[in-house]
Amino acid sequence: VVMASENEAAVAAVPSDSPTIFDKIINKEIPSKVVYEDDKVLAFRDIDPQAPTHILIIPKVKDGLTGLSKAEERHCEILGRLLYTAKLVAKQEGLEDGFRIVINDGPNGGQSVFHIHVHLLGGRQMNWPPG
Ligand code: IU
Repeated sequence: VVMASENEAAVAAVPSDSPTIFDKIINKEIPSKVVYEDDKVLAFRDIDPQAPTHILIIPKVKDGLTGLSKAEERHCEILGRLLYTAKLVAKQEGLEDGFRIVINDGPNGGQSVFHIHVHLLGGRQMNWPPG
């Protein structure tokens, strides 16, 4: 199904713990532009960038973490690692003037993929409040 917008995709998305397209990206079954990878996390360029730098940082093992609202205490380590990776990648991307981190959750948050992901956006002035 081709969605007119990311927003429509988010509103139509049904939250579930099933594998998502991100598993295929992790397994290299579909190509992506990987900018950082280690045993725990993968960072790759968003297919529909909203800023000159737009990277998604995801855990390689979802472990029920479809979104931040599903976080349990056992996820604290990976949650920290996602943010720390965002910092490393921001530096690697040369975002010394700043950047923004976004985690969308649920329909109101505009979440469309149910495998937690941190957006790293930079390379332009960000606006506040976000839309
Ligand atoms: P959201 O926070 O769930 O809305 O973010 C999902 C993001 O995943 C969104 O920015 C998409 O452009 C991006 N994305 C992608 O990079 N590659 C894909 O194959 C798909 C979505 I589907």
